[in-house]
Amino acid sequence: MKPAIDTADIQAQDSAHFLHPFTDFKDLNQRGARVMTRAEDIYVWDSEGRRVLDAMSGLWCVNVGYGRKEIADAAYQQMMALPYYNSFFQTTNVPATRLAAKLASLAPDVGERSFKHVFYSSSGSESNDSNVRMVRRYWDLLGQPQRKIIIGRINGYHGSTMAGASLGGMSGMHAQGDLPIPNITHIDQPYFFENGRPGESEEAFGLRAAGWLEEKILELGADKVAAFIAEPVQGAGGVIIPPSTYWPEIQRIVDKYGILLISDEVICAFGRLGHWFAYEKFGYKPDLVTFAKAVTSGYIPLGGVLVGNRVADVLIEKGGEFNHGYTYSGHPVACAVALANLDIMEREQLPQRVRDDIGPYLAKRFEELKAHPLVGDAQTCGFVGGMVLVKNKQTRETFNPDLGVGMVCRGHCFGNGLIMRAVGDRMIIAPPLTMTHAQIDEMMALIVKCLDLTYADAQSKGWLA
Ligand code: PXG
Repeated sequence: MKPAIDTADIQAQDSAHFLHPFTDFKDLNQRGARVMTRAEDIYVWDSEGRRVLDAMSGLWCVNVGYGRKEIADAAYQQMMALPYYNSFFQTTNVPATRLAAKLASLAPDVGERSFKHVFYSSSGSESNDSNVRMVRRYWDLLGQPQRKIIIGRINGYHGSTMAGASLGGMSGMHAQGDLPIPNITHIDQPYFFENGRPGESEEAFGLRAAGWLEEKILELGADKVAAFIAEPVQGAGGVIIPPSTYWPEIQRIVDKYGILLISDEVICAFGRLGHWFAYEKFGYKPDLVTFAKAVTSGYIPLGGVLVGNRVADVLIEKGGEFNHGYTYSGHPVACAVALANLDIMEREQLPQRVRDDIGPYLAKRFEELKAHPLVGDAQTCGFVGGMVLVKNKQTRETFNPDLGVGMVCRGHCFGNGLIMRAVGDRMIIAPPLTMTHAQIDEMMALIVKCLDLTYADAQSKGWLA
């Protein structure tokens, strides 16, 4: 049944009034935006009544799937009881307090480092701004104000505010914003397919890539470096999964120089990699953990930072006001929604499900993609997956980026009822953690169909020659 929505009318208003994020406005105005109107389980419907399998969980966030009534009920009840009150001026509210305690209980202890405290924001970007403020405050309180530099990674993503975009290593974002802001610098990413040397093992590459951090620290002077920030698995950069040797070596280096470690888990936490928090999967010990997105499964904006006791103890014991916070820090409705969402994840054991059941099944099905003539490499980690489209499988030769092969593939996905993202010529997925095996099969059949169509296009256009 076609919903009673006038698509052309919405598109005209959209073009006239709505400037979309990360969008070429002129181009979108010429095409008209696709209008999404409802969603259920793992599917989204547009205003023309077309059903799409959402293999991106919205934007890496709808981990419990769409249409969860108990989350909506939690929001309704909280809105009727206390829709808003601030957390400034020595005031708190029940959901924000309960959620902080809940997150502390879910975050695994890592030796002497444990997570007992939460600082709230409304997004991943804001949370990383808070990280910059907190890291600098920490070193100031310890009498080392010269420790200002934060090291991020090229092709890392940490948000779109001035600090978030600076911590990230997206050259296009830096170019438009006169970024990075001072005292933020970058090392290269652990992307074996692109940066590995011929004959080098993945393990050896992982050590070499982590070594870039030590080189950078020595170049800058260790006493000037405040922190290193990284995603456990790079998401927006194209699902870049580091070699097994990478994180242990990073840990060794940050420990050696006493540098704070920030694990940006905006994508990777809350079951995405088969654990509540991804540092547990890779076995490292961060001091600060950024979260957002799936803490509410995207039903309402909420973000924050888990503050480990190394930092929290200093901030608390040294005293003095921390001059930073947001109107919506600890928003009662957002926190009530998060509690209802985490209840679902716990009851349905979604992290375990990813680790023991659907994660391994997705990995097995993804392995089959390696036989496709267009796929140079395909990997999963928990419930994210990425593959690279190549011109020549044998030589690993990639396509000329100007051809936009990834966008061609994305176009076929859209046309065939599948949402899969293209990052350059990497095709990536991050589906809801509720998927059944049958739904994984349904998704894989669509992926193969769209790869076949893209391959046929590449053949007919002579791009494979
Ligand atoms: N850190 C990480 C690791 C992220 O993935 C942010 C911070 C910023 O979060 P907010 O809530 O401020 O957007 C993100 C967000 C993409 C895409 O194209 C990814 C994100 C956002 C927008 C687009 O894959 N991740």
